[in-house]
Amino acid sequence: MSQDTVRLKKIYFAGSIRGGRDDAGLYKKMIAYIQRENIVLTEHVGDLSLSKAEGREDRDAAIYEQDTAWLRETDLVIAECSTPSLGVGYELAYAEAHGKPVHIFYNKARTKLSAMLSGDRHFHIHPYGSEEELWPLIDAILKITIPPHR
Ligand code: 6IA
Repeated sequence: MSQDTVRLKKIYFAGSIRGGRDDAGLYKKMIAYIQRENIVLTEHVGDLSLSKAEGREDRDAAIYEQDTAWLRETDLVIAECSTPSLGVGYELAYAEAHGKPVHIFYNKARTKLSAMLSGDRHFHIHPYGSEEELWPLIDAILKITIPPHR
C-alpha cells in the first residue's frame, strides 16, 4: 500500500440496546449509510433481531472489553442519542477520555438531550428535525480527513 493511500476510516456507532430499541431501524439505516465508504466496528447496534431483553449477563464482561477496545481503536464516534441509554453515555465519556472525536445526533422534536452531553464542549452536537437532514450532516463529518498512518 502506498504512503498516499487513504485508508478506510473506522467508525464506532453507538445507539441504545438495553435502553430501548425504538430507534433500531434508524441505527440500521445510519450504519448502512456510513458503511458505503467506511468500516463500522459496531454493526450489531443496528441488528433488528436484537431486543433490549437479549443478552446473557455472563457475557457482559466480554462485551465491555470488546467495546472499550474498539473505542480505543476507532477514528471517531457517531452516536444516535434520541433514545437515552446508560451504555451510550458511558461510551461517549470513555471516547472523550481517549481523545476521540465524538458526534452526537438526536431528534429535536422528541428528545431533550442531557445537559451532560449538550454542555460538554468536546462533543459535536447535531440536532435534526427529520431523517433526510441526517445524510448531508453525516457526509460532512466523514469528509474530515484522517491521516493514513496515525
Ligand atoms: O445501556 P445500553 O445497552 O443501551 O448500551 C448500548 C451501547 O452499549 C451500544 O452503543 C453498544 O456499543 C454497547 N452495548 C450494549 N450491549 C451490547 C452488546 N450486547 N453487544 C455489544 N455492544 C453492546 C450483546 C449483543 C449481541 C448478542 C449481538
